[in-house]
Formats: sequence, C-alpha cells, structure tokens
Amino acid sequence: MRFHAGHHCFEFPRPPLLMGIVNVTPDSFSDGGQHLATASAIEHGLRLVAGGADLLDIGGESTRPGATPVSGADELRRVLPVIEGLVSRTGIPVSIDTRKPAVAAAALAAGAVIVNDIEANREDDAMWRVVAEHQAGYVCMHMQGTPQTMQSEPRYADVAREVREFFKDRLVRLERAGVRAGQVVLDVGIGFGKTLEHNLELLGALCSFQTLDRPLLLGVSRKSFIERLTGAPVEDRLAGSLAATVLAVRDGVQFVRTHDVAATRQALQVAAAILERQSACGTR
Ligand code: HH2
Repeated sequence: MRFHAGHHCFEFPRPPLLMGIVNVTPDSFSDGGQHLATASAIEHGLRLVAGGADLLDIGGESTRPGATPVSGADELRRVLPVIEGLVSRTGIPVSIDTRKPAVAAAALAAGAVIVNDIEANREDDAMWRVVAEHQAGYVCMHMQGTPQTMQSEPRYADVAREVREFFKDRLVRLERAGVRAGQVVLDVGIGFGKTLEHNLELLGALCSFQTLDRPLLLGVSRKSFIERLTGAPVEDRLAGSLAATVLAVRDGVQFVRTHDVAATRQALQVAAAILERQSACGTR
C-alpha cells in the first residue's frame, strides 16, 4: 500500500509516521496562544522535527467543541508564513489543517503537500477539487456535525460500522472529484461528534478499518476522553495519550498526530521492539 502526497510517497508496511502538531491559534484546547507568533510557531515546528516528527500539521483555526470560527483571511495570515518557514527549513511533508478550500489552495501553493480535512463530511466537492488539482495527500476525517454542534448529542446505532460506511462513501466521492485512493489517509476522528463510549468503541475497533486498504491516522493527543477516564487535566495527559497510541499502532494505525513527538517516538520504539519478539514466538 502506498500514500502519495505531492512529490512525497510513503510505502507501507513501515514504522509509524509521526505528525507533529503546530497550532498557530490563540484558543486551541491544549496549546492555544503558545505559538501564535510566526517565529515561535516555526521554532516549535523545528523542535518537533528535531524530536523525530516525520510530518508537520499546521493549523490556524481551533476545532475544539464550540470554538469561534475564524475568517479565511485571518487563518491564512496565521498559517502561510509558518508553512513557508517550515517548508524552506525542513525537507519533511507539511500538512494544512483547515476546513476551507481557499485556505487549502493557498497553503498547497506555499509548499504544503497534504490537506488535513476535519470536515470531510461536507456535501460539496470544492475541497476535493483543490486536492486533486495539486495532487496533494488528503486526510479524510470522520466527524458528526460541525465543531459548533458536534458534542451536543452525538448518536450512532453502531459507531464503527457507520464510520466505515462513511469512509467507503467518501472514497467513491473523492475518486469522482479526481482524488485517487492512493492520496487518501483515513481518520476516525476521536472526539469529533463522539461520546466517551463512541471514542472507546472506535479505538477498540481500529483493526476493522484495515479492510478499507488505506492508511489510518489517529489523533488522541491530550484529548478529553483521557480526562473522562482518569481525571487528568489537559497539561497532564501524555501518559494516557501514549497508552492509546501504542495500542492503536499495534492495531494498524500508520500515522499518529501528536503534540508530544519525542515521547511518542520513544513509546513506539519500545513497543515495537517488544511486539516484534511476541510475533516471533507466536503469542500474538
Ligand atoms: N484533532 C484536532 C485537530 N485536527 N485532525 C485530524 N485529522 N485528526 C484529529 O484527531 C484532529 C485533527 C484537535 O486537536 P488540536 O489541533 O490540538 O486542537 P484544536 O483543534 O483546538 O486546535
């Protein structure tokens, strides 16, 4: 299986890829306001690369539940200089985390090669045509509702089955818009229109998404389901994030979106060394 994003190509199976998060926002749920200045955001991105990031995801609008939407102009003012700075200083693929086709197009023109789309549940194909035109990679994330409405009353009869059906439908629509399956990564969207129980069911069912034959991306980093389970405040959720990540990678996740790249890399290296031996002695 391959994933194409601009001139980058990743071949699987391979060790998991770490996508470091650079939030150029005043209000992100875990690091809002920390990297709002361009220089500070670029420095942060470079630190993530030094810590072992394989990709960087740049976002200029918080998607936490109930966050205030940002105009396209403001979003571009935040992200473009950071994308340009990080593309020119690192050789690694940069992704733009946006819901707006115009922001995606400008980011891709500035050197980003992946669109991370939390609003892949949209009806129109404007975003997909931008992705097709730039031959970009595309993260197709599942969300029920919008960031403004998603946590009001999420409902599913069978969350894993419904998310799988959503992905099948999107792969068809993407193909119709000119985006080939090889450009697509799937993400179940932990915390996006899901209760604690929905999140846990999805995390427990990750294996079942392998039948779709596309790489899986997962974002659990510092998320509130960890607080619901353990009481840990946002600044103290690394251990819970790592536990979920290690199990998810064991179950086939290939891309891990994380605020804590170095710690995640260390946890995955140790887990991989042990899992390799377990399969060798037939215990799994
Ligand atoms: N989670 C967040 C944002 N973007 N994209 C994908 N593909 N998957 C995710 O799970 C995901 C995402 C939320 O995290 P963060 O960016 O740290 O917070 P905020 O949206 O408040 O900026």
